[in-house]
Amino acid sequence: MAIIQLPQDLKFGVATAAYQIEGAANEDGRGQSIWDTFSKTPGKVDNGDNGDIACDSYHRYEEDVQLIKELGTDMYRFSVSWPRIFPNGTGEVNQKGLDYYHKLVDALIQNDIEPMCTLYHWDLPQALQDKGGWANRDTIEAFVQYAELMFQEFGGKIKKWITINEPWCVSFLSNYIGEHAPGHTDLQLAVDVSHHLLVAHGKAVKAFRRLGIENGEIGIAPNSTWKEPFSTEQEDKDACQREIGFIIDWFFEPLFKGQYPDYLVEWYKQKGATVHIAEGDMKLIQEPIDFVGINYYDGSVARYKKNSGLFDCEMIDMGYNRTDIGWPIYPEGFYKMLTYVHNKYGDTPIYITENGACYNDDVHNNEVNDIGRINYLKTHIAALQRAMDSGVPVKGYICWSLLDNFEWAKGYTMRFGLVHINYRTLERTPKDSYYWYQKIIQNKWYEL
Ligand code: JSK
Repeated sequence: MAIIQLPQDLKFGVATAAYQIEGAANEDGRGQSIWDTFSKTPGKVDNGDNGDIACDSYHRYEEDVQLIKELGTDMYRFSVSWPRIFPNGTGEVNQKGLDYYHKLVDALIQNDIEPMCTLYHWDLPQALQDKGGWANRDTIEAFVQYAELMFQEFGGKIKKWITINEPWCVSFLSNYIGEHAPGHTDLQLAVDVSHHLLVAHGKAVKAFRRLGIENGEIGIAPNSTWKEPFSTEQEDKDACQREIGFIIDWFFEPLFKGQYPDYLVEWYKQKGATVHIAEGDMKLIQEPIDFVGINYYDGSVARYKKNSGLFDCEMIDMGYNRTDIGWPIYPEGFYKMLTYVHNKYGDTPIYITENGACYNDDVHNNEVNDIGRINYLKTHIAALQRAMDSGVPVKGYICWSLLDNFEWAKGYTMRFGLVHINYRTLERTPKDSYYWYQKIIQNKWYEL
């Protein structure tokens, strides 16, 4: 029996995102986002689900803040719905949108929960998409205006800010693979979007510095993964490095070294896509940040697969268990990814901005026995401890998610919450994992 002892000053949190929990899609002047459009396009989201009601957190935020309070986390990571603030993407500000986030943030602060605010968690105003979305450089300016307004309005209350959540998903998953909104399948579009997201991030950071938010900290939250070569064959090693490169280095290298990885620029070029870099872009992207958020869910053993197009790294089933969404459970990859990032990109403080598991356990006698999720958290936090003992500067760990919610293309069929949602009654039921997390936050140790 191993005991995991966690640092006393490690911060704990739980996360959500606006479109996934708020509902109230047509209330108080909210504009439409690309996820309203996408989820109402037949065939795009499982079961035809959409975020019109979701967890109704827009009306039930007080109850949700009490759930966080009871859980005992230091932080709550939430996101702001851009189209609640700017219904048309730019121009007129919707005061009722600002009012909602003031009420939420005030409730958090009154309960001693530190707010961590994500500005862009995928719900682009549809009005901006109509003009090309993130592929249009004007969207960079629109984002910076939105960010500045939020910094000015909330800078006194919110100290921790994240510009963009999972830029790989926003660019490649949404514009090349086509699985998320806006659902395009064009590599050049995806590459352009990835670059514009990074420039928008850098410009927002610059604005943040100019406004001089007291004790404010700002970062970004890229995806991560880990691919362990199946064999020592060079082509397996190269394929794994390339896959890690697509997800991690394509974003980290510009952020921390001011350039895109050469071998990936070349790779995309071979597939017909070039990066369009305007003068000054790389300097903006490199604007120093206070922390980097990292989201980690899964990884695997993998190998080269011939003639398989852009992504030529195939996962090998080694018989490891998977979560209910089908993602392989690979805590070792969490450790490897963290040491990789630390060795390559230096000592910028890290927050694990998302880690968690999908298990679709239901309520029985007012209880949800989600032992799979508890085991996932146990093994991943143990891997995190191993990374911290290896010198990786992790300041906090934020679990995805507080609530079961709208899991994008999977709709409501996939549950990541520490708290169960009955989507008919909207009743909240804390799961066994909620009580487990509550205990380790309090004790700072647990038995594996
Ligand atoms: C969960 C990643 C933000 C928060 C959570 C989905 C995701 C994903 C989902 C990749 C993906 C689908 C992989 C297909 C095959 C090609 C949310 N995180 N979440 N994080 N990531 N491989 N190529 N590299 O709900 O809102 O598709 O890729």
